[in-house]
Amino acid sequence: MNSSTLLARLTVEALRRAGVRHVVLSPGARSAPLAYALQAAGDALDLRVRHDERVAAFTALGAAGAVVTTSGTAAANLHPAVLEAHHGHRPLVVITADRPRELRGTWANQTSDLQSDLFGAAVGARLDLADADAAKDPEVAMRALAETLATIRSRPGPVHLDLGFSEPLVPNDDDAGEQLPVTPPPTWAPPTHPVSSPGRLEPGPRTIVVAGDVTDRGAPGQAREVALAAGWPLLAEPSSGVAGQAAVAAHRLLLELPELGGSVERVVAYGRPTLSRPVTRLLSRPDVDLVLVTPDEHWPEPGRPATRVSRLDPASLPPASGDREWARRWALASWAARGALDAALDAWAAEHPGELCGLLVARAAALAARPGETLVAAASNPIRDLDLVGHRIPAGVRVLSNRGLAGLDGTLATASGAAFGGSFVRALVGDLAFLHDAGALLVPPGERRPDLQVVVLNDDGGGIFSLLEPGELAARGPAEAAVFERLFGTPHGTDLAALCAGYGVQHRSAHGPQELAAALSTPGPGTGVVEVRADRTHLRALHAQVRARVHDAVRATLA
Ligand SMILES: Cc1ncc(C[n+]2csc(CCOP(=O)(O)OP(=O)(O)O)c2C)c(N)n1
Ligand SMILES: [Mg+2]
Repeated sequence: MNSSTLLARLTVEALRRAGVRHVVLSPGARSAPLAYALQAAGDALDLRVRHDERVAAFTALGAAGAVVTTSGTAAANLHPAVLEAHHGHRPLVVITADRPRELRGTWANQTSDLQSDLFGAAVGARLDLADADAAKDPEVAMRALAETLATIRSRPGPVHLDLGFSEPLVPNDDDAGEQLPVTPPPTWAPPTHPVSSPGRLEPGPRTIVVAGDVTDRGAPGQAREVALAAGWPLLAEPSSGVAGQAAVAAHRLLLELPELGGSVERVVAYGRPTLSRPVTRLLSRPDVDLVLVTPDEHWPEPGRPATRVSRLDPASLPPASGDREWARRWALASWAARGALDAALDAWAAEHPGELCGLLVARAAALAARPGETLVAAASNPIRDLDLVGHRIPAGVRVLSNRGLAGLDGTLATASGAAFGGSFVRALVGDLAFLHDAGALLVPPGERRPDLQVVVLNDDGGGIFSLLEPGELAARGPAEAAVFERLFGTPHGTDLAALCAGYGVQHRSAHGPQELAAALSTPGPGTGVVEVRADRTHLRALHAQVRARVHDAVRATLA
């Protein structure tokens, strides 16, 4: 076996042993040994091909798998997904083909001496391994690969293998039947964390449980169990794994009320809450004790003093500990908010026949979701709309969102990767998120298209900015509004149906709640796009109305 084939086959074997199932490959010459080795692995791995490396990397991120590329700028295109994986604490293996070390930093084509350390501190581990090293001692090479890959489990995040291949870059004719010259390394077992004993909390203070993104890593449902056991209100972001019935409805609006938000004395926080300003404000209040339940020692600090515990044992909490009357008021408020929110959305729909808004789309998508399915929500309004109707998310529905850095890029690719495991995926995206990642619709004709329904709320630009400070300035007059449109609204007028046609992807439009419900209930096999046109100019009024109705209803209930 030639040395490039040997290193490639060792790498594929190490991936398999590390439990990596999905591999996304982009074409290239330097990476040819890896391409052949992946193809030769047959059903041991699920191999997919994508042209664009940026798309390939986000696809691998969605699939919690590996991405394989050639050298040069191809490798640099992996960077956004690597950063997202790092900050989102999600596993991602990036494998870049390189020249042997002695040719880097010379005039060799498509070669950069920066590549082996391209991602800097963003990767939890990296390995710079040449095929000559593998040929010299395959056992040592195999161990190095296995140890590097093992870190994605002990500390979820990206790892980087930069592999130096020398010619020939294709297998010899008789390589296929040859065994790898290594004894199998021991199968990897999850490390036991050096964690302290379960934390115990005094039952006294008025306590809220906040569940942020990827709450459930390593502790399925723990935030919910603790909240239920102690009788504490649960404020759950959609991608926390514990959103749904048990969580407080429209929590970000309730926190704004002094009689609710103002009376919190302690927060027990799981995951990384980043989504709404009322929650962020609560977490930074100096008069509120903050207890972080962290899965490992690498979990980020919130930027202020906090007590860290590795685990809270629901069994150690006295049932309905603390102020029961206070918890009951939250439950009443949640019930009132739920009704008021629905009433506000139904009233809006009645006033705007045949139209839709993001909140109605998010509610319809939550209601249409079935256990075992995945909902992917893009950054910007889609994830925030889903947050407001999060109590509608049925149990058993996985919600995925790139909250590590909240980038718009890569959403469609992430969603398609999430479908590789076989579960149906529905993605809620804005038009700019859609356009940013339209390249993810490019699936080579011979490849299976994932079962993915993309619902695009097309408001011809960045709707979220209307709800932020620039939107406030824009409301001052026509000159300010024009500046807003150019700098923030950024309309594009793109024909999404034509774009989909270009990629050979089915496109349909949905006008009004009935057409949307029909489209959601008949997604069809493969990938399809449902376009919902919406008017950004409604957004401020809609959100003001929802807020007022929820606040009024909650105040009346608590009075
Ligand atoms: C890669 C990237 N670029 C820029 C941003 C900043 N950004 C946040 S939201 C947003 C507008 C999103 O528009 P759209 O996807 O249409 O959603 P909408 O707000 O209209 O619902 C932008 C540009 C980002 N989050 N990520
Ligand atoms: Mg938009």
